[in-house]
Amino acid sequence: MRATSFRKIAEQIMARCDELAAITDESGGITRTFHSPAMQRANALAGSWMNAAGLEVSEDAAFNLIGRWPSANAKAKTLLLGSHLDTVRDAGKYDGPLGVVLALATVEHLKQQGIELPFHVEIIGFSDEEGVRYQTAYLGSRAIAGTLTKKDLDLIQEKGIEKAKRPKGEFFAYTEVHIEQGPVLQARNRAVGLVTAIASQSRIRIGFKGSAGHAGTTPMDLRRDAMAGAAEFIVLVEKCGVTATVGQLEAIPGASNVIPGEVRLTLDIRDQKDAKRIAAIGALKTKAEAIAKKRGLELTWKVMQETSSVPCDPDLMALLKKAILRHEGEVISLPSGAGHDAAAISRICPVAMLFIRCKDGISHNPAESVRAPDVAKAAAVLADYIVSLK
Ligand code: HGY
Ligand code: MN
Ligand code: MN
Repeated sequence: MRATSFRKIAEQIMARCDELAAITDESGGITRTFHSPAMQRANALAGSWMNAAGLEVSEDAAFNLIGRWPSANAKAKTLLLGSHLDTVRDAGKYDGPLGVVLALATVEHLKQQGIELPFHVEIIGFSDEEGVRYQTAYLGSRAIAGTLTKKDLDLIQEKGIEKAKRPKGEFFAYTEVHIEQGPVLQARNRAVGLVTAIASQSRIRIGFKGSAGHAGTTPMDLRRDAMAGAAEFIVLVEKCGVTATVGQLEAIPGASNVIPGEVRLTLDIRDQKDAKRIAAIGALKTKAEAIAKKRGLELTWKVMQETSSVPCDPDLMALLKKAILRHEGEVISLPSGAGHDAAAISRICPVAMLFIRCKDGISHNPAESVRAPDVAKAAAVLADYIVSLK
């Protein structure tokens, strides 16, 4: 299908991303976390769009929003499309929601064209890709995949989310459209790109415990300063050889004239190669132990989540590549440094992802932006890809 016929659809997609962006738990920015009041309102709004498109709308036990376009063949398998509706704190408009709204608009277009598919289609708005609330990501997609652990279930207040598990074999493919969140497509002047793999990642909670003290009377050489220990560690994180980030840091008790008795921080570590990530974590843990010992601090190190790197399915990639080539002179293939629900869903079916160029690669930032013509092209590619699955 010609990308120009998707121009109008792209405007609707952008407008809907704006509407969702107005739904937030924290005023002054976009923040929607797992099963928060804002997430419930976002599900209601996106669910009304799915309804208007003639889909069967439901919400599963893990608060994933689902819009189903059943095939005439009841025994058919299901194609899963979509992305996540939750966000990071003070997020951009497009990381997640664009993939849900674009999949819906594309399927609605196919329905209006009278296309009949020999498989069911489900569009999903996952409930917790970012993992901001409980610092363990993919609660919605891992519930569907049936891979939640007792540790996950004990961690969260909401009970019964594991009931969202779907039978293995029900989905024959999952395909997600997502902003690139990086600079490659802009640098290569391409609107869309083919994702080859999703990076592995670990999320770790670290604590340094010393003793709180008077900032004015405690001599510098008699301190057990948790902040100084954490700072020494964070400088090493930056040089650990893989993609590593300390995104949160809390000083306790948190007063300017008190030597912090305790510092809690988060460590996000990623690499396309599992072995490299695991080795970097081991090396950092050893260094953290040495710092704690030298400074008389107590170290706590809690792995909250680990996701191995996930290759995208070669057969689905070949079909997606063909669809891209109908709209782009060349296909840029690239790995994803960001995590995605596709990583969790890959445990129950083959996955593929299509990236959309985003301005300067900015993401997890209110300045996140995409262009309507690129969105139109991505929707045209997705439409051709879906039809090619027949
Ligand atoms: O953190 C990530 O990679 C993703 O945005 N959840
Ligand atoms: Mn995302
Ligand atoms: Mn994100």
